[in-house]
Amino acid sequence: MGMTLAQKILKNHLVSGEMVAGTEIGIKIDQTLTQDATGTMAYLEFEAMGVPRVKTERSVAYIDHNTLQSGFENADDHRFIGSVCKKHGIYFSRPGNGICHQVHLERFGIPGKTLIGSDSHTPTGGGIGMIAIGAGGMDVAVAMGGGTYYITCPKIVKVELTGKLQPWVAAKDVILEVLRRLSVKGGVGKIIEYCGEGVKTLSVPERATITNMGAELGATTSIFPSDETTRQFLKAQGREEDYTPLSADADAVYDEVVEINLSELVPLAACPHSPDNVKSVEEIGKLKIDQVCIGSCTNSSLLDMLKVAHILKGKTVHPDVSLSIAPGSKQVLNMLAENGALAIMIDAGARILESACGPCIGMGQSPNSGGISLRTFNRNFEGRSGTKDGQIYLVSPELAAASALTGYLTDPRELGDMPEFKLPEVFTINDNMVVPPVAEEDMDSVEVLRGPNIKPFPVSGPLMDTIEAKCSLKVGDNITTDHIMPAGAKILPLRSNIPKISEYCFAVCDEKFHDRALELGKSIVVGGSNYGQGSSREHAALAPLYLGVKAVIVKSFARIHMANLINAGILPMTFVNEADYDRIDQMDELVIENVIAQIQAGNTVKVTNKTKGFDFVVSVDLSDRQKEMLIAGGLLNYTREKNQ
Ligand code: MIC
Ligand code: SF4
Repeated sequence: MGMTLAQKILKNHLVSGEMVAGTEIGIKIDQTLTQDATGTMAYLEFEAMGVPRVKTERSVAYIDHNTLQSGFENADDHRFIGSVCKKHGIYFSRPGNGICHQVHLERFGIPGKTLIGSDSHTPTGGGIGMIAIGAGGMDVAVAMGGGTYYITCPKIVKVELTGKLQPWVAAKDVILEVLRRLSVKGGVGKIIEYCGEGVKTLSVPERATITNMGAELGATTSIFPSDETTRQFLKAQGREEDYTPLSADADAVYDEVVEINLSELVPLAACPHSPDNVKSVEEIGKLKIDQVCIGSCTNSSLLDMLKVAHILKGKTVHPDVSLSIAPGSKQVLNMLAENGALAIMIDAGARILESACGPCIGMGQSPNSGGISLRTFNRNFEGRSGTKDGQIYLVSPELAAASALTGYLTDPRELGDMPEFKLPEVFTINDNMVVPPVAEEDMDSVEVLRGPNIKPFPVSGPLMDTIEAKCSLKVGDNITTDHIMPAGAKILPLRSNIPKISEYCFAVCDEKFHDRALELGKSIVVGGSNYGQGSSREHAALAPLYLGVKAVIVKSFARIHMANLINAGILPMTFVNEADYDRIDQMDELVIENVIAQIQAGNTVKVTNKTKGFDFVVSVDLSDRQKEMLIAGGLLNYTREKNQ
């Protein structure tokens, strides 16, 4: 039986388990990436493991999230990360060099390799034929130390692309269409593999837009074949030697098939407050807008920026609209400056931001109260922009630029003829903002620089045999990590200080949660389905851990967050009978007796609601390795025990 491309790469890297969907497999990781908002923790964890030099083929640390530096905290983190990298064998992409996923695609991604990154949009690398997966910082630390990375062997969904995009319809519209059909839960436990005749009509940056936002499907990752287009991209990046042709076997068998005729797609937008709330521009109608933000790891490539410049040329941004543009990397910004596109943008009135995440993670450019903002980003969760009642629509750069000129949501097809936008034959290459590590024999000469905001991370104790705790919080469906541990300009600088950042834990849902949890000492959180969707931030597990959360009982989990809970030593449990969710209220007293024996004996656990006087059953559907890890009190304790 033939194999899919994802299966081939996974099989090549298989260290443990068998390629059976739904069972746990361990894979060897060739490359890792971190960014600064998750990086400090990841490197503190790496240090705690005591491995002197990374064992991967390439590990890169990017500084792109916390670049506002409104206090000393960010700069201290950057210095810490830079010095750890120098010592332990990691390449350090300095602030200003660009967004991790964009730069990694340009300069480091290699078809057929495995990459894990402490950022949920790591699947961007799937645009170049990698198996690229978002993970918690601790998993990345383990992989840097040469450890195996474990995932549930995913089902493979084939997205068969036919036809060709119409002028002004974009790669963003392809992924919005996939989201419209599959929803933010539709990809859980799956890899989305793009195939078919339509693939060759898409450039590598367009493919990367699609795989990037596959994260919003909850998918393990997404992948495109590596073909002639990939070769040309790598050649233009001066890396043709990294090219290998890769594709699925003709007789590969897929678990699901989705067919998309690119010729039939129209400009789309994800409406507030979910990436799968997708409507056509026509359906939404003539919406007056206040703000347009172009950039983020989804849509900040040179090609995107050239299209935007073309649309803005000789025009002026509408007087009621603020337009900001953040090119994705130093390479992109440099080339825009060289070819005059940057001058066109400035001339039209765009506010040029540095090559970083910026507004995408609420670092500036929060819209006005109730403001309507069109963004080329990938997430529009409530409050993420920094304005609680901001109305964020996710759109393509073409649609964003056209609308910035008219002041209302505008179908870019109204722009008329579209010229052919081509990637350059040669990109401007200058890796002078990537600092290589020192040679291994010199590592002792490098001092690791720590700032006062960098506090040790909390470590769980071994699993308690009886958990008797109150439900400190009950939340609904689709709770994102932006609810659990919000980001933004005020909170993001605290990423290296768990005691401090935990003051904001769940603040979006309930401002009193922090104090209540601390007062209770230990507690249990109850939630609905797709709990923990969104980012990879392990702070969404570490802050609850610090606040005494022992278990989380929900209808279903998002993949990365569930792994982060296990790594932190917090029990993730799901209702066997979802109706039991309705029978629990906040502050109910829940008791789980003989937890260790119960999880060792099987995959279900009995919980007693002492307040309401009934028992219910929850599922703890974990591998033996995960159970051992929970019993030991999380990944670090488990690794230490194993190494003894
Ligand atoms: C995001 O887009 O939510 C982030 C900020 O990039 C996160 C990582 C983080 O919280 O630091 C992600 O996607 O994993
Ligand atoms: Fe940065 Fe936004 Fe991409 Fe996250 S989604 S990595 S915040 S640009």
